[in-house]
Amino acid sequence: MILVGQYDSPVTRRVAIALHHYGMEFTRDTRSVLSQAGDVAQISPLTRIPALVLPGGEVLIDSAAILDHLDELAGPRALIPASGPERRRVLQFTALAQGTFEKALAVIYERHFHPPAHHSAPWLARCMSQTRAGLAHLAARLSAPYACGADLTHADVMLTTLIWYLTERLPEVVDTTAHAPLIALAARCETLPAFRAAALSAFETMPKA
Ligand SMILES: N[C@@H](CCC(=O)N[C@@H](CS)C(=O)NCC(=O)O)C(=O)O
Repeated sequence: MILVGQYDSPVTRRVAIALHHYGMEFTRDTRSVLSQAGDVAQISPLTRIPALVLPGGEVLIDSAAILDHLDELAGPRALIPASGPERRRVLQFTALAQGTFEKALAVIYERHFHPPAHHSAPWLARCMSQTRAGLAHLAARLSAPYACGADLTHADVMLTTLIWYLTERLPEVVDTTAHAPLIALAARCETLPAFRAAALSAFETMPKA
């Protein structure tokens, strides 16, 4: 399998962490979705990352849909309960963390693609407010020792890659007091082998506009 995307994309890194956790072999295509968009478009139909190229050449897109396939391969080792309220809880926590990332990404892209004079102040204010709301709800829903209870799940993985992203790209939304439990869980997860195996390399950073 080939994982397309760089690890400063939280949704790409969460796929990589799952691949490592499951012990599934993969290689990487680390061409940049921004500075090498034409190359990525040859593989990924929406010119977005992550994409996962399967051994037969089939291309999967969207982190949740990619993980759905990997979870099926992983069987009982999947990072999500098989059914019921426990599964819904993990899916909803993960969706909240992923949605929080997407609102932060909208802020980052507005600032990246538009010169300051063309920034939409109402749009930025809306996205910042949604990002902060997402973090507040994540903090309120957080369980222990992991995000959704006793076991490590996709919720922990998405939360951890989100916290890295916000700390690096949008630190003004991270409140080290209110979000301390989220930050502490992310720090603990970063020490686990699968997370360390998917550590960022120096080249994995957003190009300047
Ligand atoms: N829902 C998608 C989101 C993918 C996404 O937004 N990826 C970003 C990088 S983190 C991207 O490819 N951006 C380039 C673009 O949208 O043009 C997923 O979970 O895979």
